Amino acid sequence: MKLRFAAASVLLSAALVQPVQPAHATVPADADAAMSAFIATFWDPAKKYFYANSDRRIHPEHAHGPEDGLYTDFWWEAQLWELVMDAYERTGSAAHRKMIDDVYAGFVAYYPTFENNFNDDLGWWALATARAYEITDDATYLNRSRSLFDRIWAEQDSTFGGGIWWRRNVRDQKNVATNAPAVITATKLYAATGDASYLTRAQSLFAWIKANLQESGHVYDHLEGSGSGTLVKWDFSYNFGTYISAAAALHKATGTASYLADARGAADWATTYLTNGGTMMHEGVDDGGGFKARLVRALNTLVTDHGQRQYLPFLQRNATQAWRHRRTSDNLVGPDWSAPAPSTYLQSLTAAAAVSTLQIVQPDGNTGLQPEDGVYEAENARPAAIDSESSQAGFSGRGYLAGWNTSGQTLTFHVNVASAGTHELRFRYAAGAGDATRRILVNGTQVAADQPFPSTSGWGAWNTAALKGVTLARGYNTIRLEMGSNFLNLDRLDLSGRR
Ligand code: 7K2
Repeated sequence: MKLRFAAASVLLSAALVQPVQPAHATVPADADAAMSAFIATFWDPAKKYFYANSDRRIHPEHAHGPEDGLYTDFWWEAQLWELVMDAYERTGSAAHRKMIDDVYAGFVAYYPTFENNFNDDLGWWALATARAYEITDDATYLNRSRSLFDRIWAEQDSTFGGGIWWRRNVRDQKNVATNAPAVITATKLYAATGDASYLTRAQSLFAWIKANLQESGHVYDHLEGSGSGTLVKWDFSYNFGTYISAAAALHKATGTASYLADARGAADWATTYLTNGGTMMHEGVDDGGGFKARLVRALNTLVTDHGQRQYLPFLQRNATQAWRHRRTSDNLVGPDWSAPAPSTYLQSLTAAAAVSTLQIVQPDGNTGLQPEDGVYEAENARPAAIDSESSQAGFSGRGYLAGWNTSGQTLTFHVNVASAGTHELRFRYAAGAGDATRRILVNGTQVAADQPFPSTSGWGAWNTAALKGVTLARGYNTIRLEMGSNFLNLDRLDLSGRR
């Protein structure tokens, strides 16, 4: 089985002797600064709409919104609307409250009938309007949510045993992105109306997702094809986030303990395997740039409403890591929370993910460096043209990089270390085709022309190749591997412990 992780692309070891240090995150002023910066860059008060890009220009490679893509597209705007709600729930400010109504008015001006061929896109607005109703008590939002939910629910049938189709015009897949948000919306509509049919539908839909798109906390992407369907096992943080939020919502609505177990199972999977050094992994730009916000919101709900405080340090470390890597020119955070934001234009959805995180996660006052845990899974780092696999047993994380044998293929790790000085780079690998080498560069400077990766007894046999005495800067560094000789499968880079 070759498992290609969609290319749009492990946690701290317990302190045994020393007292546990407090978790690190930002201060409240950072949440204000992040939201102000976002509004200053992206908000157009005249159109009551968010620009798609920080430079307020149209970029044809992603131009799906109003005015030829000058403005943010349909489903992104729903996410940005939820960011405004995140800010309002934190500040209670009149300006943020007004902005809730403004974003909706601006959207309806461009999309008066919410015409769209994607049920997930409609579903994000059904969810956001249900939340807006909870916050504002304005029946306009409740009515809109109900009518959008009805439209989506009509696209549910027995193919693959149940579930709502992703698209309205072409019935080709049933995905988590359509179905899990519909569960959350239905539980909100149940709470708002008392109509028990919403709860029944939420429960049956969740049961179908759990049985068909999830295994032991691992949430997949979608079912497609014929018969009972082919499961497409892409790993995206938003699928985990919406599944967790759906389970948590049902736990709150029913008090049934198994829903909380479902939520925790997916939360544990995502916080263990979709990370790099403990920071949530890079998932690309465009749609992927915004996925993390859904996971953060879900985990935070577990902390605040379900007594699951074990996820708070993870959230706080991620908030700090993201914010530390903002760029000073406009205080925006980029798509990779482990790395400084690039100086190029940033997309609204990507930039919003960190801003939401700062609005939501309880600050603990840390403004300093956020070192990572030192374990970097290759499949979660930044490969160029190298695929992931999970077919050979014995790997760590969720797989390893494979099929690496040509010069265009490179791998870059973005790492954040506690102190400057020499470190030992330990690579866990398999070299089943014989001795291999790779060139290694740290912060752009070559540290090994031909780092040896001696032959292992097969592709299922893993070994460690170490490079000692490599100088790293305090905080952020890049560690890059380029093609040398022969095939190499790479499992992870370990920087923890010895130097
Ligand atoms: O295949 C679907 C979905 O299951 C998958 O997760 C994403 C990966 O690609 C398409 S849908 C792309 C976006 C369209 N509009 C709403 C969003 O939920 C969705 O990510 O990118």
